[in-house]
Order: sequence, then structure tokens, then C-alpha cells
Amino acid sequence: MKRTLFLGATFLGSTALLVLTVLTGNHCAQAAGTVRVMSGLSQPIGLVATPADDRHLFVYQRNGVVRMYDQQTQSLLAEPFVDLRDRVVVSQDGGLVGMAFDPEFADNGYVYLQYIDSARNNQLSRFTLNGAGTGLDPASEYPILYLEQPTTAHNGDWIGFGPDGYLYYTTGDGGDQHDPNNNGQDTSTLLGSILRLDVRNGADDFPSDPLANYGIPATNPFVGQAGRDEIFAFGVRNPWRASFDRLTGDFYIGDTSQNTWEEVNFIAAGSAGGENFGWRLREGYVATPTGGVGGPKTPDMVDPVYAYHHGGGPLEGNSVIGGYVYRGPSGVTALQGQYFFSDYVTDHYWSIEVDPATGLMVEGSLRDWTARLRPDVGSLSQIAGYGEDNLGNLYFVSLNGNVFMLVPEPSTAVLLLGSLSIGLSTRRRIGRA
Ligand SMILES: [Ca+2]
Ligand SMILES: [Ca+2]
Ligand SMILES: [Ca+2]
Repeated sequence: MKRTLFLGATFLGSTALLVLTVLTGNHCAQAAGTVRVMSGLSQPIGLVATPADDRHLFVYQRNGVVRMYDQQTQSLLAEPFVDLRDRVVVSQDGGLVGMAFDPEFADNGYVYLQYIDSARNNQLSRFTLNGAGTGLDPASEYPILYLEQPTTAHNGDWIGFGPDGYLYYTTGDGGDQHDPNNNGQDTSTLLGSILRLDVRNGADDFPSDPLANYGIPATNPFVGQAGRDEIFAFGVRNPWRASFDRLTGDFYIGDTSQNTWEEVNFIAAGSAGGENFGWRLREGYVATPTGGVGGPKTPDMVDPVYAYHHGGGPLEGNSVIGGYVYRGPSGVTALQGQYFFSDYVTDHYWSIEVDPATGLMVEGSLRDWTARLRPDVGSLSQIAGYGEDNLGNLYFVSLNGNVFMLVPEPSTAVLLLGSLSIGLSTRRRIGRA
């Protein structure tokens, strides 16, 4: 059955209109920056969109409520997309912290959510659009994977589909400090890893287990050898946010570290997997300096593409938040290919470029955006996650209830305005057809 969702109309207007506001309103003096597009949310963690619905953005909140934002009216809808407060528990790192639309959502109405349950464990579940097409049916919950947590810390929990159609799921080491059980290096546990699961087309390699309902991709690196078959990569501590480059398929992971180095890790598109990012033996580029757990780099270990030291300096911080490679509207060229990320504690914002051929940061590509991204309203702070709309615009999601959109420098904004007129004339043509 084909499900028709909300409005499927081509929509280019509101995004560009926001840029127009920057150019012609009271914000002319501002160069590259951000504009606040949402406020009044309750501890939002991330933002997702689906090609099945060009009109709405979906913001998942820590408390278990997913809110919908109407880009046409530029307002949050009062009615939630789903309300799971009856089963989501807000704990140290946790709550509802992962959301992904099925690539075939337009046909099957499936959405995947990752949350902390009443037992303080990770529940990854699938939900289905309700009959009216207005939101998810809370009673439709279908468990995919249940992951027990030794503590309430370091749950990780980002989920997202890769270009290969598999669901990637970043799991933390389970805490607490210095990974006492060495879960990061132990491939017999799903903790401290990047999992790759087949959740589509009824895949279930565990027919006798009602709580495990997924398949193992045959090409996962530990299939046929020691190590859990779900694992794609491992050696991470608290990989809170991750993303795929929508153009190249390269995978970026922000791994919140222990006491000294925050990391951005990288998996090139097409990798066979098996990357060991080193935790708990390694932090940044060195043996973990604290806790007596550090060790030498082994041949299978992969250094971060970028790491920064703890502290309050311009290039320092204490909790990395992984973002996205900017792939915004085609007219905006200055920011293309920049991987944006930030630090939750110091509110510093940076970008780097990674050379996919070498898997290394392009030398000299680090840019400090901290002073340049001041929003038109409010302040850019407590950014807990990022998101993209269907056009590739980048959004900053603040735990204090706001969502901001990155807007280009004026020279490139003019080009975007060109695309606005193209978009509107296209819509007019469609309207007349
Ligand atoms: Ca099963
Ligand atoms: Ca195995
Ligand atoms: Ca590492």
C-alpha cells in the first residue's frame, strides 16, 4: 500500500526566504551566521527529515516526544509526531536520543527510534505511521535490538541509515570512567562499537528471540570469525553523534573522550569495516594518559582524523558533538565539503575537510567558526546534535530548546536567492499543470 504523507510538494521557498531575511532585514551586518528557526522545544537532541515529506522537519526530544516543524508556515506543530513519554527515561546521557526514517518510509511508514527504557537500558525499536498519516502509532512498537547497559553513562545511541541501506548504530562503552570492563576493545560485546544491522524486508536472524529482530549483513567484518557479527567498527567510548556525508557516503563519528582528547573519527565510504578506533587503550593520538589503561597503538588501530585537547582555549573543549559535512543548496559553494562539529562545554564551533583517499584531515583545513556563527536571535549554546533537511541545509540543535540553521556568507547568499526564483517559478509551473 502506498502511503501518502502530509504534503509531498516541492518546497524550496522557506529556506531561501530565511536567507532573504538575513540580507534585507536588520541583520545585514552579519556575515556567515545562523538564524534561529525554532524555539520552545524541550531538550531537543537531533533533527531528521525524509524525502517522503519536503514540508516538515522532525525534532526528537530527550523526553520521548518528537515534534514536527512546518517549513511552509515556519512553525512547530502542537501535535507531536509521537509521544513516548510513557516508556522513555531521561538518564545521565539518555532519553530518546536516536531517530531514523526508513529509506522506504513513503511506502512502509517505518521509523526507528533509540531510547533509554525504565531499566536504564538501550531499546532500539521500529514504529509505524498511524492510519491517518499524522504521526507514529505508539502501540506499533516493534523491538529491533535490546542492549543492556552496565551503568547509566556512555550510551552512545546515534542511529542512521548508510547509503548501503543498513542501519548504523553507535554504542558507548557502557561507562563509567576509563571503561572498567574494556568493552571498547572487546568485540564479544556490542558496547563501544559501531553496529551495522539489516532491519529491512523482515530480516530476522534470531527467530527464537522476540527481542532481537534484525539481520546480520553477510559482509560485516566479524562474520565467520571471532567477534560479534553485528559489529562494523569498534574501540569507541561515547560516540554520541555521527553522520553520513550525503554526497560521498563517508561516515563521521564524534567520540566523546575521557579526560584529555576529544575525537572525530572517520570511515571512508566503501570501507569493509573492522576499524578499531583504539579506546580504551588510546585517546586522541596517544596512549590514554589517565586511569592507568593506556597502551600502544596496534596495527589494526585507526587514529582520529581530528582530535582536540581538553581545556577552555579557542581550539579546546570537553565534549565533542559530531555534526555533518555541509552539502547545502547548490548555490552555496563556500561551505561545501566542510565537516562541521563543535564542543558542548565550551560552545566552540569548527569545521575540517577530510581527504577520502587518505582518510586524513586536509592540512590547514581547520576553520574556527565560533565568532562567525552568532545567530540573529538567542545564542548558539548547548548544541547537542545536528541535522539536515532535504535540501542539505545544516541545523544546530540546542538542548536549551532552540534550533538554528546555518546560513551562508553574503556573496553566496546571492546565489541562493537565484535558486529561490528558480524554485518559485518551478512551483508555479507545477501549480498550473
Ligand atoms: Ca527475532
Ligand atoms: Ca563473529
Ligand atoms: Ca580513538
